[in-house]
Amino acid sequence: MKLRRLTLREIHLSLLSPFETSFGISDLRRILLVEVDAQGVPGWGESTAGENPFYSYETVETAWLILRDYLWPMVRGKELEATDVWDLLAPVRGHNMAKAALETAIWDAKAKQKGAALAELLGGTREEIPCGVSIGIQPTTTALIAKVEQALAGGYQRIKVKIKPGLDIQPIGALRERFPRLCLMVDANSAYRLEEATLLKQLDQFHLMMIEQPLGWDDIYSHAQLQRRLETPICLDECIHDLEQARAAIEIGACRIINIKLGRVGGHTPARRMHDLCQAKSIPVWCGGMLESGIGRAHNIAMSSLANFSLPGDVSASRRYWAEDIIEPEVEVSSQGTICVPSAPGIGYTPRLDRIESLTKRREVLE
Ligand code: OSB
Ligand code: MG
Repeated sequence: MKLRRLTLREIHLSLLSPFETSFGISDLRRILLVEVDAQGVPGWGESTAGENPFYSYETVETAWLILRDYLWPMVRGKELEATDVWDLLAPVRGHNMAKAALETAIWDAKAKQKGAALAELLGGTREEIPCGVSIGIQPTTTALIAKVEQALAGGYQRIKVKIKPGLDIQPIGALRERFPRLCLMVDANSAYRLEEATLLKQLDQFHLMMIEQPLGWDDIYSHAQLQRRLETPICLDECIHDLEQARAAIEIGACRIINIKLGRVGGHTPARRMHDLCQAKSIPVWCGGMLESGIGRAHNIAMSSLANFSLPGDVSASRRYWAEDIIEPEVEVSSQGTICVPSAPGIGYTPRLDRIESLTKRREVLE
């Protein structure tokens, strides 16, 4: 396969409601879309880089620059397979969200060229994937309970709630009291310090499925110290950028579960390697979300079809985020809280070119 053209687009999409985490509020999403032309076959990818460098150091601006000036020249015009791309991009250190946007687009093109579903090409075995929701920090406990009720009415299998200092024990306690049997977990996005272990230990009483990324975004060691003091499993998100960190975290006992995000790890090839490593070490994984548009969401669904994605992920229906998505059909969740893995070639959803065009604020075509 040879790549002839790369089109970078920045689209703006308004979330139906603002999403608050311990590091900030997201409202209007700026999303970088990547389209490759592989000898006439199009492939689509999405960068999960944020508007600001608060979840990770990458932003839409850095991803655009790295894609245009470094990553594209490394693959342009070369005879390559989708499985080669991750290693070709290795000279660039980090910038995994930029890499993933390009790498996943090439996987989509490859699958389309073969007339195969991307999930199948990746080796996925699930026909449907279990879904959870991620609920942002709410102004009141009443509002939080209403959000949970709404998600449960939609069939979702587990609820994740964002926490931060001052909005943790009380709202989660109230939620547990209201829903004694709910599959519940929390995500702190690195808002705590090891010195607050006694406070975090209080979460043990709520029998959570896991606590996601309580401590420093790059601090695996402190998570190992915390995990020894907690009964609740720790799940790492921000800390795990590559296979070596996953191996270290597992071996020193820093987590019992890993959240895999395509953007954070750099694309389908590294995600699959991490999935395989975790499977060999009996560490279950699930697919995280980054408030993606339909294109990133479709890639998440394909990846989630791999066998060790055994826990419900943060991949949920388009209509939880957007008044109108940019793909057809939109991503829908069944009343059992599952998404059917599409069998059409590539990502299995069609980008709506007219809609993408009208949302585009910036475009650059690289030949
Ligand atoms: O930590 O998983 C996270 C959103 C933006 C940045 C980080 C995270 C999240 C979410 C939302 O939890 C998941 C989603 O619904 O897409
Ligand atoms: Mg997280």
